[in-house]
Amino acid sequence: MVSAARGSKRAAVSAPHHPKVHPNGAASSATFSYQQLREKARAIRRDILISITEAASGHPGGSLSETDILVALYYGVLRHDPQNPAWPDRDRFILSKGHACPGLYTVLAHRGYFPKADLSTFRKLGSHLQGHAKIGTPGVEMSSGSLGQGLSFGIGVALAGRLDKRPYRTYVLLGDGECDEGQVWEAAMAAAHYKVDTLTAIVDRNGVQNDRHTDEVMQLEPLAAKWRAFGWRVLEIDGHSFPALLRAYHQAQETSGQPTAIIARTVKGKGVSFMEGNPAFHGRAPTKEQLAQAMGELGFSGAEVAAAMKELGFPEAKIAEWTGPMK
Ligand SMILES: Cc1ncc(C[n+]2csc(CCOP(=O)(O)OP(=O)(O)O)c2C)c(N)n1
Repeated sequence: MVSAARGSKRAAVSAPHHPKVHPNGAASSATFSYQQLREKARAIRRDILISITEAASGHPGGSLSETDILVALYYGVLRHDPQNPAWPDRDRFILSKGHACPGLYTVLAHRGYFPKADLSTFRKLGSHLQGHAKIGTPGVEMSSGSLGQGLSFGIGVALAGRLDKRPYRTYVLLGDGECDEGQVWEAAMAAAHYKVDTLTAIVDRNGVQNDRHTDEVMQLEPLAAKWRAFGWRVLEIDGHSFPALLRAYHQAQETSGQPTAIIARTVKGKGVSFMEGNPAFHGRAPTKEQLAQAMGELGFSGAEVAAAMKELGFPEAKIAEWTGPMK
């Protein structure tokens, strides 16, 4: 016997609203070429690092590993309106690993949810861009930072959409270290039980958590088999490949009767040699000298960084001080 909440109501709601090709997904991925998405991601990595350097604290590693996951979503998949962040039918994105908010803030600013200049206020008193994501910042759906809670919250959001007959989908980004939390697995069990097929979990499988590699702290493998055993459709992909990311998101949209987990294999600190796979840069800001090296490795000249810093609202003196030594 299938209850109304789990069965026919959901099917009646989801079928007409989730056509084979997601309306905005198709339009957006046609609008932005893979090359344009790569360029966007490069600029977003630059601005993440500038804002963390200015704050002299923050989480660069997990922000750089999630960048492509977020760029693919915000530029190629989500039905959203940055001018109207409270639009009731918007797709929801929930950053469960709330410490990696510099990645989210920078994507939101580039997408037009708030001025890019706000990024230079990251972690400062009075700024709406605090060290962990919080409700009140346009585009932020959940206050997060205490790991393990976002998937449960996402189920609630998705079930509310089912009850309200809203067409939106819900995406939750989890860290792999975060998957050590028992609440993640309670939520995984509940989402499959309630057949929440409008819910997609993405695991940023970068292999590093706070100060050590994930599998030293807690053996997660076989991670895909675990999600499958909990009743999820599982897609394992390269989390830095835009074709793979967009394909996986679209496959999730076409899945009915079960939620989808995308295990995105990524590199913590992606794009910056001394941060890649390095637990030391989980929660430490680069120095000005390290920023200069990182900008070079991302392919930015001093003049390009200066232009970006100007857009981010930095005063001329600081721009000159920081970019002077850059090539
Ligand atoms: C409940 C809880 N316990 C501990 C922490 C401290 N903490 C912050 S980040 C982190 C590691 C997270 O690792 P992961 O989920 O893999 O994130 P990523 O590597 O993607 O940054 C920990 C343990 C926390 N924020 N919440």
